[in-house]
Amino acid sequence: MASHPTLKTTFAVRSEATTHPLTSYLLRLMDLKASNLCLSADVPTARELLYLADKIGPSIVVLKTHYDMVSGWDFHPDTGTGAKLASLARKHGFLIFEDRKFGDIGHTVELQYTGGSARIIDWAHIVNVNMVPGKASVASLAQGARRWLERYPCEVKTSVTVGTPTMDQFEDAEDAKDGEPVTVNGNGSNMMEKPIYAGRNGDGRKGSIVSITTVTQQYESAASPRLTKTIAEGDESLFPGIEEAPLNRGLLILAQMSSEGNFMTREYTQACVEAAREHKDFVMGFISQEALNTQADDDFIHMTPGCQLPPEDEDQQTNGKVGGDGQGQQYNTPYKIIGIAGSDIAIVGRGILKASDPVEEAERYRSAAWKAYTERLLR
Ligand code: 5BU
Repeated sequence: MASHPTLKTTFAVRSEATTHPLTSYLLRLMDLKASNLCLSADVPTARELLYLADKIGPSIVVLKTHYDMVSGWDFHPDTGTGAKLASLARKHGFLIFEDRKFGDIGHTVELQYTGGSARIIDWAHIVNVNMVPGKASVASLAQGARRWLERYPCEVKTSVTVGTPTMDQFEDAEDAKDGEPVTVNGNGSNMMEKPIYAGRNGDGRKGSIVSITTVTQQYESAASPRLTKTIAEGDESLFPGIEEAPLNRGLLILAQMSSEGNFMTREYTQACVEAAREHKDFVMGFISQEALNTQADDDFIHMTPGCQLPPEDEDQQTNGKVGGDGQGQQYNTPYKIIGIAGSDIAIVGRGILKASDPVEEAERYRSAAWKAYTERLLR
């Protein structure tokens, strides 16, 4: 690991220096929650995934998913599993990272990212790419994210409800003809109501209203105050102390892997760093086993999988390596990953998931990874 100023700079200061809005937000979140932990939520069902996200959310800054290993994933864009995860992310203050490892030609990865049933870009703040096919995949994902963001302000969310009328609605609709829409609300959202009458009285006057169809159209603007608003205290659906995450999406390039005998050479890793520098508005950093910032103005973030702690009574400093899983995975301690190799965020799956009390274990990992970071600053 080359020595670089970012290794000795606090997350808070780095958050002010970076130009990537989502990296800046993440670094602030890390500072606020005193956490540089990512949970790899590799569980078999959507129900377990949502349960874990809610329980472990307070300890983490990133929740990593593999949506394609989850059974019962609900693809509904507004009420499905992605949307529910996004709302838990707002509640507990974490970002969602879909570990999709896109690895195809540019045109294909753009469609996989922005389309299909999963519509990953809608709910995942962060995704990653395996750059073996070449730099074009990074450019295409960046283009997909740009197009998505451009479309976003114009997106109209329409919801239709049918119900019995309230007194107010009755008065608003009094003068309308049968079935004719009445606009009753003009403040940012348009609400049209179509009153349906039971029939006409003999004198030509309308009979009683039996149902009201309400069509609500909401325009979510990128310049909306939602993005800058600081969350009001007492609102339990929103994490206090920081505004909502920006709409900007981010990419991590798969520069190095944790698995034994992988084929990611030094040259490949170097090409990943070059691609990141070419797309600084979209690439947040790397999945890597060490810090890769070398040029003076590099301010990439690093997330590292292959992390486990030894049992509570063993000293993690004397033994940076803690074995593997028998299927090629290799583990290092947070001390080694954050403190020595200079990564920023430790990614932990089974180390937490297989513990008898995953919530308590997540706190043990959070505290070990944070300690490794604070000690690195002082060393
Ligand atoms: P574990 O249970 O902590 O071993 O899970 C590690 C997770 O990180 C798992 O979801 C892997 O797919 C993911 N991973 C990894 O282990 N090593 C890598 O180099 C990359 C991802 Br990239």
